[in-house]
Amino acid sequence: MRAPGQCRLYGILDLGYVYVNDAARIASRMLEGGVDILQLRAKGRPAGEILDIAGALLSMTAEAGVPLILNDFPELVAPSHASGAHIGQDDGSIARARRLAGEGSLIGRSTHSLEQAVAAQQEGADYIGFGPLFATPTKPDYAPIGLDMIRRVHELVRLPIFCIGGVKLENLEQVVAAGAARVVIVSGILKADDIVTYSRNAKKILLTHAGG
Ligand code: TZP
Ligand code: MG
Repeated sequence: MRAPGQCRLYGILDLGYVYVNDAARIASRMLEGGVDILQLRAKGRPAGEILDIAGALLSMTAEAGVPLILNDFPELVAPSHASGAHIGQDDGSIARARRLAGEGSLIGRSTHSLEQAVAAQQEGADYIGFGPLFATPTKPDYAPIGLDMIRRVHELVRLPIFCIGGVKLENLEQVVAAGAARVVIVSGILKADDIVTYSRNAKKILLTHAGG
């Protein structure tokens, strides 16, 4: 299983964009395209449904050596055999999430400022999301950070940092040139006509141009 530091392209299977009955097919396209880490983001869905979907994804992610991360539900990590959970600023401490998910689970934290990024490192997160870089309909209520903070956050935080928010193939080289080594792409991938090619092209840019 890939560690977060070995991952460049973080894909999110966001049920805001994908029908539940299409989730496994889309996930397999993302994996074929080279997504290194896959999150199931199912805002407002019941636990039973999340367990069912995670169950359908697990054999694919395991075969690809790709960690499966649950958004928000650390208590479902053990029963679903996922690799970990991703929590936001209002979802309690990293220690609590790790207790619920089980030792050895990956715990990631969304951060929206340098201060939050440093705090997540001090708290013991395994990786962070940092953004939104740009305004995005996937997370509409957050002010964009812009590209200027990317270098600074990499100086201050030694964890794997996944830059997120409005990242697309069209601006990926610009995001990488601003210092990003790893990115999350949600709608860019999920709305692509050809998810495999889109993901492959993003991965190629990251492998060719990104440092760290
Ligand atoms: N956290 C910060 S921005 C964001 C999340 C979950 C959404 C990113 O989605 P997109 O579609 O890649 O802009
Ligand atoms: Mg959350």
